[in-house]
Amino acid sequence: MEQFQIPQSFIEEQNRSFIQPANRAYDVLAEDLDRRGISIGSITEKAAKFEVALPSWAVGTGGTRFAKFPGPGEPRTVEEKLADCATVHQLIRITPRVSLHIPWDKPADASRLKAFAQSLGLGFDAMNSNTFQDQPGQALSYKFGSLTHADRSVRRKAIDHNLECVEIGQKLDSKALTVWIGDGANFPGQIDFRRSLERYLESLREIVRALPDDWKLFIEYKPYEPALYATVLNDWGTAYYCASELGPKVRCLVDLGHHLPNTNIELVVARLLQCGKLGGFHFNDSKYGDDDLDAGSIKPFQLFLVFHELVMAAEESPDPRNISYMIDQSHNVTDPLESLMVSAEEIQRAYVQALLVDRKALRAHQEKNDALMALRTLKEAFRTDVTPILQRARIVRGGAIDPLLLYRASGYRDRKARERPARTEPSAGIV
Ligand code: AFD
Ligand code: MN
Ligand code: MN
Repeated sequence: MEQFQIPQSFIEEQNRSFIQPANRAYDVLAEDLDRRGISIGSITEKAAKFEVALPSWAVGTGGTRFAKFPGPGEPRTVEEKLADCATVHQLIRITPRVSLHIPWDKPADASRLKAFAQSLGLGFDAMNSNTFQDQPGQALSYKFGSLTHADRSVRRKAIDHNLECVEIGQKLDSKALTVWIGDGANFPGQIDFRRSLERYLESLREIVRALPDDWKLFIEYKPYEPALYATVLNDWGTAYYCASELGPKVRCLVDLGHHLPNTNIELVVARLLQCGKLGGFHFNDSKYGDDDLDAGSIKPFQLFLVFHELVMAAEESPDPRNISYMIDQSHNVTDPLESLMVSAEEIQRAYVQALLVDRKALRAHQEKNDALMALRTLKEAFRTDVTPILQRARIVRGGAIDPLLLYRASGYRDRKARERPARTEPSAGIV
């Protein structure tokens, strides 16, 4: 059956009903920013260049450990996932790359998949390995760990799987591998803390050796879950230590949901930047733990403060080894494509707001120990409604002025529901 795509003419037609108020709002904001000594044109240009990668595993409905409630028209193959990602990118225009998860997305023919992605205007971001789950018929189990397992043959299997991810990624023109492991313990005494970290390093060393010269390896820490007592790669300090031991190709990945409640994540970001070991982000939001909620939905000020650190560091010393921005979310109660569009926009919004911070004034307030004026300087940027800039950045690239409303008006989901009949068996569990 022919695969429905939103016609570009539909976007143009829909935009017509939004263009006048969008232009007016842009002009008003331009005047306001001009008074603050900021050129809206250069901010809009930066906004239009901003990019964040989509996770292939987030275009289908996620779930909790109780159940999953899939919606109509869920993608069933990696090609269908790419088609959904292309739709998100078509409307939002800042998500040109997809991060694949192997073996979930293992292509039968990698070069064909690459060509297919290209035909949709997409490329590939970091590859993700999966050693936190056994595959059907798997003889050696990851139940008690993978890269840090006490049994050498299980470690071997997990290493080989990561090498395979790199091999597939090379054919797809990916330039990075992200490694997240669930290894750890549920009971005191279950694992030897120091030995398991040693084994982690030993396994990673072998993967790093096989990494192509122009590749990076991101190590993703997380304090708990699925291991509920102790996790091997539990925090940024441990990740920093490992990344230093493993050499220049290895960097730390900050997933915003992978911290204990109330952790000062912007401070973690500043520390990793200062140590030269910040590799990338998994954006999402959370209230309690690794909730994988939509970026900016719970703590938009925190997201802004993270970008303030990133923008500030980039201004002080432009680092050619750029940082990878990726989304990692689980959409349980929303249409995943809607959540991805809104989240990408919220991430871009935080970035643009951070660009507006009067950093000279901030520094002066810091030097005079004027805490309230320093906060006010940040708040002035954070409170600025930059929506007209985001809209203009999309307009110039042929995207939608209002992606969410346009997506709903397009009938995309209904068309996919007809094209992709649901699987009959109920599926439980997270993503
Ligand atoms: C799990 C982990 C982690 C990882 C993702 C994809 O918590 O966030 O990035 O799976 O592997 O949610
Ligand atoms: Mn993650
Ligand atoms: Mn997670």
